[in-house]
Amino acid sequence: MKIETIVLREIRMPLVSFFETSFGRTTERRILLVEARSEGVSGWSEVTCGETPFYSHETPDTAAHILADFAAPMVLGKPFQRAAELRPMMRLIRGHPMAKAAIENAAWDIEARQAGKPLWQHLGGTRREIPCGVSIGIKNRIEDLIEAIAKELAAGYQRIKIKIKPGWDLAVLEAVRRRFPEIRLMGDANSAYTLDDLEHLRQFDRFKLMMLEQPLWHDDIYFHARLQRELQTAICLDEAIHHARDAEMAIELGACRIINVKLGRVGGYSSALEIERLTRRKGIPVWCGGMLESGIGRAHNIALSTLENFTLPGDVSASKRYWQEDIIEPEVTVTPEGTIAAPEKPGLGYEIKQERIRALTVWEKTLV
Ligand code: OSB
Ligand code: MG
Repeated sequence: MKIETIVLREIRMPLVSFFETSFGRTTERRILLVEARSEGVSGWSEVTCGETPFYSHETPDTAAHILADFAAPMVLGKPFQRAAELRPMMRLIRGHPMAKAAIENAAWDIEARQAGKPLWQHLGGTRREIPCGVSIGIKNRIEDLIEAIAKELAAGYQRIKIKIKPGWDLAVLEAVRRRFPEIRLMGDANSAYTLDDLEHLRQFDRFKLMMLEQPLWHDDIYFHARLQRELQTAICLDEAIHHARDAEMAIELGACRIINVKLGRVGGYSSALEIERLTRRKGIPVWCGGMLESGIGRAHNIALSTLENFTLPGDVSASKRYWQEDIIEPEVTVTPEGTIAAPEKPGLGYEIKQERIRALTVWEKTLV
């Protein structure tokens, strides 16, 4: 197979409600879509970076630059057998995993479409239905958060994650636990604490959280191991894990008991598959994280979540929590049991709403 053309499109999509983390508030997404074409078949993906370099260094503009000027020239017109070979073809590019992932993931979509199989089956997924959780951002008031949690529980979601930061943590968790004593609950700090907060973080143990996600520095593994030794609550790493070696180091050091796998952050499917195999072997459960994706990124997250070791509910939830109207059809919906059914159709398994994408596009660039 060869990729003959890559089309980059930036779309703008307002979120139905703002999403706030310890590093800031998002109200409108800028999403870079990648369409890769091979022998009349299009594969689709999205670059999962944020608008700002606050979660990771990548932004839509850095990704467009890396894709157009470096990654696309490394793969366009070059023959390969399997989509997984694209990762080594782009290895000279240091960092920029989300940009590279978009190319590799689009190729996996092409490959699955050519095989006439749903992508999740092509990846070796075993789960026909994936367990779903929600990630709920920081709100203006605790009452707003309680109301949001009640709504998501009523919709069936199997676990609730709340975003925390200094000043939006103990009192909030106290209030949430008072109202919902038994739910599966976790907190995500997005690196808002340091080891100086040890005594403070110790107090989280009384809330019986499923896990505490990335409490310390985004680029740290070692000091998370020190923290994990001091806490009863399981630590889950997100920002710090970029590939299987990071996962292996984190496990060997005891820096976490759970790992959040994001397709973009780890550089695409071949890396995510490696992490899945490694963690399965080591007995460390994983789940699929979210990056406020459009339906295209969401469909990829669903496919990834069907792999065996994705045993915990992920941040993969219904389209309508994010968008007035999604760019895929049907939209992603969640069952009353809090699951998403893996699609039956080939490739991503959803129709791409090309007209809708056209209407949302702010610029488009064709690379050959
Ligand atoms: O840390 O998991 C995170 C969104 C943007 C950046 C980082 C994170 C998140 C989420 C949202 O938690 C997950 C989602 O609903 O897509
Ligand atoms: Mg996170």
